[in-house]
Amino acid sequence: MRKLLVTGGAGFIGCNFVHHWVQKNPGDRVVVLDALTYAGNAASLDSLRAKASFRFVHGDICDTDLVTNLLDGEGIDTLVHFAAESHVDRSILGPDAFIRTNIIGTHSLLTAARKTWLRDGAARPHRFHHVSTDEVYGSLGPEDPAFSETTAYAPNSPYSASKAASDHLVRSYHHTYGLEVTTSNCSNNYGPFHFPEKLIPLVIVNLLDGRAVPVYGDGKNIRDWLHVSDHCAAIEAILQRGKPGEVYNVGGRAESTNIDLVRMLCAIADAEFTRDAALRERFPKSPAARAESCAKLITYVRDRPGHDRRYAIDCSKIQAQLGFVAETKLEEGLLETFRWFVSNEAWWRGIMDGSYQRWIDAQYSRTPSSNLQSEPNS
Ligand code: NAD
Ligand code: TDX
Repeated sequence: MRKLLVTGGAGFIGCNFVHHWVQKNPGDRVVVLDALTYAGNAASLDSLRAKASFRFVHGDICDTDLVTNLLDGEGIDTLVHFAAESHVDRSILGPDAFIRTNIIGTHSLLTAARKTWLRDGAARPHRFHHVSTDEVYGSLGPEDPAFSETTAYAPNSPYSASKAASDHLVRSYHHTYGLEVTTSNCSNNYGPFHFPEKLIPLVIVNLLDGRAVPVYGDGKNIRDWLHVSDHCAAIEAILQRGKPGEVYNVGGRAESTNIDLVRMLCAIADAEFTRDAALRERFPKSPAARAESCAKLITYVRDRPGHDRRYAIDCSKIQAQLGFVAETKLEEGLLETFRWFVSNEAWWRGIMDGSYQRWIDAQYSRTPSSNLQSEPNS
């Protein structure tokens, strides 16, 4: 039986992981530590509240004493670290929070882990798993090979630079102190509980409410999409069979340009509204409610500064060594995700509060209206 501390377990990937783990390992103790920033939502864990083996702690990973007390008091043997500032656009407008949480916060966890698990030189069985991103590797050209675990780091945004720094700290605690760490560098996730500041959930809620769907630049930037359930399964494989000190890249082998992805979501919305009269009643502002194509909402806007052109993950190591392969096909995963948002309207309406609206206004009003257009600049 394991005793897990999951940081950031009220966020998008963290809460999916907690649900996944509890379902697969019902006898394990799971403690979630989350600061409930704008992206953290305790409601995502509501269905677990009644379980005696589950505990939610509202707190900050930068609070080393709190983390040390949890590791000690709960007898934690496995720390899975998701907590982060995670949105690239927010890191461009306000990098300070990214330095604090992603770098200082990760170091705080490492300090607590070292203090607890390596005390007196007598190592208790333990594992520190660090969840990181493909963005640390920088940007690929159209013909470049995908990122492997040996690709040199070249982060381009304050977000990816802060994640790169955290990766290096985790690595150093293994090499210097013998802390048993693993790291996964994952491509873009999507699925249930995705905060609607990121592309896919933002597009879905805007399609439903008939708002403009903002596509940065020429829409030809490429991301490698992975359903969050596959990411959770990959982390499980690493915790169970991964080797301390190793890094594993995780990807979906599902590259898409942003504009193709957005068009796929528009086509899904069109088909779902055609099929289901209840949707036409519930979301009357969507063009699809009037039998018009949602593609009319696509609006090209000013590009993200320093926008990485292409990410792609070579996931052959985790496949060969741990037997992990992503199972969800992109088209199926997008349809399932669209349906999840339709069925969980209360969840996303609940988090699109004042602070969310202020973010949307700040981010998208920076785009001069003359830059809003139906075709990209050539
Ligand atoms: P998210 O923003 O949805 O969730 C982050 C969570 O961390 C939130 O619940 C937030 O409240 C919490 N948090 C933030 N600061 C905290 C602090 N100081 N103390 C405690 N909790 C804090 O992010 P996500 O998309 O779920 O990403 C989770 C992790 O996965 C991050 O480390 C991110 O870098 C990494 N990652 C994300 C993706 C992706 O596509 N979303 C891809 C690869 C890697
Ligand atoms: O309104 C938008 N319009 C748009 O064209 C938004 C929000 C995004 N985009 C573009 C930018 C990217 O090319 O879509 C692509 C995806 O954007 P995001 O959803 O913001 O994700 P990305 O910047 O690629 O980063 C994500 O994947 C890697 C996560 O947010 C990170 O946490 C993770 O590390």
